[in-house]
Amino acid sequence: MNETKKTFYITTPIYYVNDVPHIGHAYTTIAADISVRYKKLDGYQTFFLTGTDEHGQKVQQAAEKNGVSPKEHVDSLHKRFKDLWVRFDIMNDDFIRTTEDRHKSVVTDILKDLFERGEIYKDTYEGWYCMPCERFWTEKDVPEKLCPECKRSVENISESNYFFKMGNYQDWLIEYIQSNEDFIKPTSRKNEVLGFLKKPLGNLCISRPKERLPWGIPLPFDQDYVTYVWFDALINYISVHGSVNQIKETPYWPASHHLVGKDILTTHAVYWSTMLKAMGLELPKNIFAHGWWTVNGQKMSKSLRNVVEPNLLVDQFGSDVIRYFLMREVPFGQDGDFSHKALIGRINSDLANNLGNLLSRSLNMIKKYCDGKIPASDTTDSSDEKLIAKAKKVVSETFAHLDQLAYNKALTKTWELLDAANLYINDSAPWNLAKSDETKGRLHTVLYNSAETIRIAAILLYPFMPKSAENMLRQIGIETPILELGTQSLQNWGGLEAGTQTNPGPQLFPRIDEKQAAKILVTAEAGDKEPEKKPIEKIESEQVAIDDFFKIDLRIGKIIEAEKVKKSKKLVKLKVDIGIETRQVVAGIAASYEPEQLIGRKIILVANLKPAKLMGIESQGMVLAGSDDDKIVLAGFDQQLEPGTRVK
Ligand code: ME8
Repeated sequence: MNETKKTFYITTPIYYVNDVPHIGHAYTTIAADISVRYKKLDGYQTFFLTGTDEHGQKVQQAAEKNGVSPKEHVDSLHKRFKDLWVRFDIMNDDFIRTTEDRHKSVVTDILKDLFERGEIYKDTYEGWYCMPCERFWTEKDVPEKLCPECKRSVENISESNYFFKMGNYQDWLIEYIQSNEDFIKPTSRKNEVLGFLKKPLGNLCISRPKERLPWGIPLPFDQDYVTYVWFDALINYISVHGSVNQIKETPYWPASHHLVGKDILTTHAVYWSTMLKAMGLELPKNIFAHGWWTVNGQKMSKSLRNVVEPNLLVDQFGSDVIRYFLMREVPFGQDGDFSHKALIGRINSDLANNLGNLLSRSLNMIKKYCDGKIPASDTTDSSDEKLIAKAKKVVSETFAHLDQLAYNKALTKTWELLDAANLYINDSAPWNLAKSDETKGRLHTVLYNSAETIRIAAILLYPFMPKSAENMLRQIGIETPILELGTQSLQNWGGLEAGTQTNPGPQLFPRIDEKQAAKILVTAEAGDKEPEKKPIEKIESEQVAIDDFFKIDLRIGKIIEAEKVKKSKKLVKLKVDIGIETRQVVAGIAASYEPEQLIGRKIILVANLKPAKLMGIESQGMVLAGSDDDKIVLAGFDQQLEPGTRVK
């Protein structure tokens, strides 16, 4: 994928805001981050975009379930993605949300333009519709009346809607894909898209009636409809740069890569390409479809309770280690399996034994034999030349692999260099060279070359493990930030200056011993298992007469403020609007809810309970919630009701 101009624009999919971020999401975002760091290192002007997809039926339903408005729901949930990217040291330039005005206005302008130019028309559609996926299917797609995507029942509906004339572009698209070798990668995925395009390509329904689904961008030419969520979402890649005219001016279009999971390749390769063509814009240079992660051989799913929580992995192993593992374990483009066992294996063999060992033993010997200063290289023999030639080759091959997004091959190359350096030290045996004054020259050369290899390896590893790479350089005495050094610092052997004071630190990647490993595996497995069914409590409480029950005044309240009660793990202090007044309520729900999640949420409040003090704070009511030993779940409604409404 040759870049002619020195600009680079990479995107991830915008993630559904409802989902809890998992390693699948982290995978795409880390891959994009690696590419962008590599391009920055190589002097490119870069732009890296990620964000959240915030419209559509699922968002609306989830908000209703939580008793909040869709806007409140997305405003609170999108932060989980934003926060995770900070934890993974992601250097995105922007984070787009499809509910932002800057995005909605571009979508609106595009729809208007396409409608005025006859690319969008109204028609009545009769056919099969999957409500959860918000997708129409033809009779042939649903022989058993089940959605081919989610396997849930489809409904037969007849509805007037707006359509984009996607089918008109079928022949053009086939020709484009065939003549642009790098457009869809990997090649196997390109062939799948071409296979899909062998069937006649229909037109794309781009609207949903507002009465059925109000949570979307209104069509500018018919206010009874909102925009289909995919037509809205795909436009994020350009709306971040402004209007269609502005995108023509930016140095970032066409994008260098859209990274997507294999499940959303068709929407990108077919819907997005034809939309761009109709808009008169160039297509992205490349759409790369990566594979899917399973966990211990099983599909990740909430019901199997095996969704790998990336925050926990970062807490336990650090972000660099997880970045490394995800990229090293599986070729980008293929499916992969996550297990803690494989992760521990990689930490011990690749990071502790190989990389960590090269660093610590080189620094130890420089300290012991050269007062901690990088020695000057003396005479050069064939073993040195072999190492130097290996380093040169590894640098150019690593760059070639990174250009192809072959992240795991790039890492394999760096490890070839680390292996070569470890072998070189073993064969040269500096500990023997140190025994005699006559071999001091050789000793210095070997130690210089080892440290220089560390310098090169650290810069090559920077895109993958930015913190560890900077740390490695600091330990060998280089303080300049790696991005300032750039790829030009890898052009010649000898960049490390003799006389530099080294600065050895603690072990970069400590080994995980058997005892620790066993503990990690037991905890991880417990997390993956189905919870045991607990016996349900018998109803033994005294019966109450209806009149007594009606003495309890239950009201709908809306949480307007929430903060944790200091020194308490269980309590949250809430301000609750109950229509007629605001109450201060202390609720024992902190174990299951973060204060930010609570704001805007509707709850049921026992409004005539005698005020009581909890940890010195007055509580004017009680919030209703269900609870077992593991979690507390707030009671709510499946439709909106105003604060103050009585619950009977
Ligand atoms: O599809 N392994 O969002 P999304 C690897 N909003 N990748 C996985 C994965 C797994 N187990 N599970 C999901 C959407 N992904 C749309 C995108 S773009 C204009 C709109 C990947 O949150 C999945 O393949 O469902 C996809 O690329 C990405 O996560 C976002 O999925």
